[in-house]
Amino acid sequence: MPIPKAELHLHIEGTLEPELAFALAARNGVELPFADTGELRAAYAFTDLQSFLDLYYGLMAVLRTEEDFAELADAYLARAAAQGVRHAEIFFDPQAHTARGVPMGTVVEGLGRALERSEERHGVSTRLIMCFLRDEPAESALATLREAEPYLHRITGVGLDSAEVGNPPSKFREVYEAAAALGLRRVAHAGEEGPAAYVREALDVLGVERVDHGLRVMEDPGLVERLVRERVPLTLCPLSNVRLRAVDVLAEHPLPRMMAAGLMCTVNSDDPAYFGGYAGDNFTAVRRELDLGDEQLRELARNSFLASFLEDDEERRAR
Ligand code: ES4
Ligand code: ZN
Repeated sequence: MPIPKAELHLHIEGTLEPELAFALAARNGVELPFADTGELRAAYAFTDLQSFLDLYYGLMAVLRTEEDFAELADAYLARAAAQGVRHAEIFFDPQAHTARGVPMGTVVEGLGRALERSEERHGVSTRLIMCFLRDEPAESALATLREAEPYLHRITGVGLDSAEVGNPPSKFREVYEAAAALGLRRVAHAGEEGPAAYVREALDVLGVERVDHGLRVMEDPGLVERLVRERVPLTLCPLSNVRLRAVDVLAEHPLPRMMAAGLMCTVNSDDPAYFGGYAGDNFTAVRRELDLGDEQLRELARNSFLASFLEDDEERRAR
């Protein structure tokens, strides 16, 4: 039995497996620039974040209808459940869909349809986090937040993703202020390829409660001390870091040093269809390559629930 865990860093578009991509392409009459799933998989040899993002956004062309989004999310939830995931906080990238003519409502209602059946079908509770694309203008993010207002009953929080370097958190100050005013929880990718200073900005300027990745915080001992003191959770994604060349090999991943420093670490899958594994696969890989013991794996699993928005939300609703 896999250890029960929560998945806190998961892009739903990154769960699009080649087989489903081709099935949806056929259904929707979309032509893919790959002959078959083998050829597509062969393209998953990334050199950095951008080389992945190019393929990731391209393949989204197959997602068109509410049913497509529901099928994508349901397939993910089934796989996650099989790997011990009991709770999933799921990112989606609305701008990647609205920009190609798929309405916000199609995306949110499609995902929502799968999520509302998830506890019953898969034993997985869920939350939805809407991410802004940081390589698009802040005005586009603000417009996206306004477009999402009719659907906020389905959305727990906002995040920030896509190409990090050159797009610092401060670019989105106003958007995050507006999101906070709407009662949304706040997270952001920071310190994946970008510097530790972006993690500081995400905390100070955007008011994030959790940092997605935070891989590079170890370069700033003062920041580490603060993150430990304030118990700010980090959602690390070890297999993603290897595939996107943020670390050379898994055996050199800083996770054990980060845990030893007292940071509140969690282990997640990011874009599992592209990076070679779901949440359980990431746990298995760090256990093997980083020599983590049972107590450390239990700590990671415990952290995943403590760092989730699950209990706070339920407490708030009860009040
Ligand atoms: C992402 Cl690994 C990663 N980093 C930043 N943005 C993303 N969107 C999807 N996966
Ligand atoms: Zn991510």
